Amino acid sequence: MVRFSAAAVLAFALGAVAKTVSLDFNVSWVIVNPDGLADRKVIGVNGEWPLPIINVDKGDRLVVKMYNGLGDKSTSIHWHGMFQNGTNEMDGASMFTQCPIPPGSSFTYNFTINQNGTYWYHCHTDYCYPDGYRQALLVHDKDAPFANQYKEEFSLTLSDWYHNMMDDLRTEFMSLYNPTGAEPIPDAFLLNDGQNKTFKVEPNTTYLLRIINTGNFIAQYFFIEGHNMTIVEVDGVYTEPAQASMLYVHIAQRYSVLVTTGNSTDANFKIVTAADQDLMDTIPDNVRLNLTSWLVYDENAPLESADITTLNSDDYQAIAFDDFTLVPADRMPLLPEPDHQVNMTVYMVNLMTGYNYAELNNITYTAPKVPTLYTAMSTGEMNTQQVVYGEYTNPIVLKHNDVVEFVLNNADGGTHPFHLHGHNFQVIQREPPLGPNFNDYLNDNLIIGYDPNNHTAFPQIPARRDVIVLPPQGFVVVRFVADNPGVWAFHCHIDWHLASGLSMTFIEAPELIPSRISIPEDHYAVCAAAAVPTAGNAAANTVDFTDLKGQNVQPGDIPDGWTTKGIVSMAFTVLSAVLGITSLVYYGLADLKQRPKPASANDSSEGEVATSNSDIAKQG
Ligand SMILES: *[C@@H]1O[C@H](CO)[C@@H](O)[C@H](O)[C@H]1NC(C)=O
Ligand SMILES: *[C@@H]1O[C@H](CO)[C@@H](O)[C@H](O)[C@H]1NC(C)=O
Ligand SMILES: *[C@@H]1O[C@H](CO)[C@@H](O)[C@H](O)[C@H]1NC(C)=O
Ligand SMILES: *[C@@H]1O[C@H](CO)[C@@H](O)[C@H](O)[C@H]1NC(C)=O
Ligand SMILES: *[C@@H]1O[C@H](CO)[C@@H](O)[C@H](O)[C@H]1NC(C)=O
Ligand SMILES: *[C@@H]1O[C@H](CO)[C@@H](O)[C@H](O)[C@H]1NC(C)=O
Ligand SMILES: *[C@@H]1O[C@H](CO)[C@@H](O)[C@H](O)[C@H]1NC(C)=O
Ligand SMILES: *[C@@H]1O[C@H](CO)[C@@H](O)[C@H](O)[C@H]1NC(C)=O
Ligand SMILES: *[C@@H]1O[C@H](CO)[C@@H](O)[C@H](O)[C@H]1NC(C)=O
Ligand SMILES: *[C@@H]1O[C@H](CO)[C@@H](O)[C@H](O)[C@H]1NC(C)=O
Ligand SMILES: *[C@@H]1O[C@H](CO)[C@@H](O)[C@H](O)[C@H]1NC(C)=O
Ligand SMILES: *[C@@H]1O[C@H](CO)[C@@H](O)[C@H](O)[C@H]1NC(C)=O
Ligand SMILES: [Cu+2]
Repeated sequence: MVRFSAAAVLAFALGAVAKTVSLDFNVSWVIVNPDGLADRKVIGVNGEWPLPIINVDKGDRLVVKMYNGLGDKSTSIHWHGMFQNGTNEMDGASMFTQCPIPPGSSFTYNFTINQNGTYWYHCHTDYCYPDGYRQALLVHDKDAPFANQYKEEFSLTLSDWYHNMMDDLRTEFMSLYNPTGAEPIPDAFLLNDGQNKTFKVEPNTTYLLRIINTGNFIAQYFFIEGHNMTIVEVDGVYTEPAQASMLYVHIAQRYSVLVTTGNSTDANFKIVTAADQDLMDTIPDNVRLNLTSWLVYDENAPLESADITTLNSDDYQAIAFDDFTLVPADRMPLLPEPDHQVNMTVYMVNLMTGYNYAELNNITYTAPKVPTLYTAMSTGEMNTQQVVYGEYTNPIVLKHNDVVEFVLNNADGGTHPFHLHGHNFQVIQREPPLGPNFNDYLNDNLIIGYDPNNHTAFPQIPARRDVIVLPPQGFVVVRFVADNPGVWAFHCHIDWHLASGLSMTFIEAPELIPSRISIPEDHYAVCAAAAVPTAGNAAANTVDFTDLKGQNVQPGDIPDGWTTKGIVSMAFTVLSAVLGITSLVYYGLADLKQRPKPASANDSSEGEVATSNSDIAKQG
């Protein structure tokens, strides 16, 4: 059972100066069956799964020595939401800030935690966290504004669950046979890595619930029958108390809520989690899309399943809390007009391989030969030049302390939970708003692009968080200050979309990186073991940093004149063809032309090629 006594935390914290929490993680495969439906291999720690929940007090140092005992798979750990201010090399994102840790290697993560709230840790190498490598990381703070308002706390991880391994699913996902980019549908859903979980409570008592979506793909609605929740924290930012009856929790998002139990003990409370069906291209009959868990205060009273067959996602969306309206408790005001503006649009496209890719503007993220941080460390004064980071990492160099405004438009019909490493951001604009009309744009070709000359007033005290839901066919505008020199990924947290390239790279104040960051020897040793170069530009050229010859490149565009419909029908031709004919059809496309016009915020005219998944669904 996941519980942690607030009294115990307080007693400890009162007498405590910052301490070091040291953990040894021997990572290996274990077999589990958390949904009762299928045994499968997962990534365990010290032979166990679920993985250990990490509890720290604010100010503590966390040292995790990880040994990769998997035998057949590289790995790493990202500490989701940790700013890693001065410790960029501990961020855990493979090929951004470190090399993938191959089997048989060890790697020590070592950093201090001076942040509030609810976090999680997960593998950040080649789509491995949905194989079970994820768990809560909870920061306890005796000075939290709500510290004295609850008796006890519970953490609740929500996740989708697949019976097959990510490597196998990914091979099917990124393939000629999936030209529309339909994501694999989960086989089940879990709460705290199991089902039918109970939380023992007392009547007339307030509890803190920390809710984290640790899944791969599916956002979830969360509510407790007959009870309201008071939101007090979002993604590590304390908020002014906000009442909610329903939360919409997308991948990697966190909420802390206070819940007060009722005054009688004649029934147990149903905690309901329900999958956002709008994300799924098909809804199999045999998948339980919603789970009931219980706040139990009479162990003899029955545990009834919630009756929610009458509600559908639209009903849920209509009453879900709009996180845009949250007010941070520190009341940090709207940042001033930006020094640096970035405009990007999400596209789903088919490239020459015939597979479906995600692009930000015209780039599908393709990992460099040298981890980007190591390029910043080893290219001297040239590290301020975007060119050294290669074209396909989609790099943007930021000046120290610039106010950055990021306009993100969505030319796709699905939601995308975008996450920025190293920061949280102010959410200053989003259309359409979370609410009754949020899903009206699904399967619609309408694009609401952000118009800087025609928008609603920015909030004076904007919500801040580190994962924001980008609405279907809509946009979000965020601001942050580039006050954390380092290399930071900005990506969609749906792991399928990371696999299809929905990612980019900020290189923040590169001139300050070599003096502020030092890369420990064991990190370099891991690169040597993985045969990944640690110096030079994105192409590992250590002589001419502007020469990117040999860099990893994304697949070419399909030629002009080939519509999406064409590529889809080509793929289906291939599907029904014998292997020999496959290559004929494929190479018949060889006539590569110039790329279509690059996309930008004020340019919604797509070439014949680039279209969204929903377009394809309609045409096909
Ligand atoms: C890791 O665990 C495996 C078995 O689970 C064991 O064989 C191995 O010696 C351990 N390695 C380390 C470095 O602890
Ligand atoms: C949870 O309860 C449901 C309904 O009784 C049942 O179908 C399911 O198998 C249970 N899950 C587990 C993991 O035992
Ligand atoms: C962690 O980092 C601190 C500060 O740099 C250092 O003093 C300490 O020795 C490190 N611990 C380990 C286990 O590497
Ligand atoms: C929850 O909040 C709504 C709106 O403020 C209110 O109408 C309702 O009575 C509340 N429900 C409970 C169980 O407190
Ligand atoms: C973090 O907590 C401290 C109190 O411990 C508070 O003063 C500060 O505003 C909080 N910051 C955020 C971002 O929530
Ligand atoms: C809950 O509190 C109310 C009012 O303070 C009290 O009348 C009631 O007996 C309490 N119920 C329980 C089960 O303690
Ligand atoms: C018990 O709770 C109910 C429903 O919230 C409320 O109507 C009633 O007044 C409460 N009773 C006491 C004694 O507090
Ligand atoms: C909840 O689950 C039941 C049983 O699987 C299903 O009939 C219903 O449609 C689900 N409701 C939602 C909103 O997912
Ligand atoms: C971003 O787009 C807006 C129009 O949507 C334009 O005014 C602005 O100049 C663009 N900024 C950059 C850096 O491209
Ligand atoms: C401004 O935006 C609103 C809402 O999106 C739209 O109805 C209106 O036509 C726009 N006005 C101009 C001048 O573009
Ligand atoms: C990083 O630390 C510096 C002070 O060393 C501070 O000014 C800056 O705001 C911090 N940035 C973040 C994102 O924590
Ligand atoms: C993307 O567009 C930019 C600006 O037009 C262009 O310089 C660049 O070559 C394009 N990149 C790719 C991969 O096509
Ligand atoms: Cu996405």
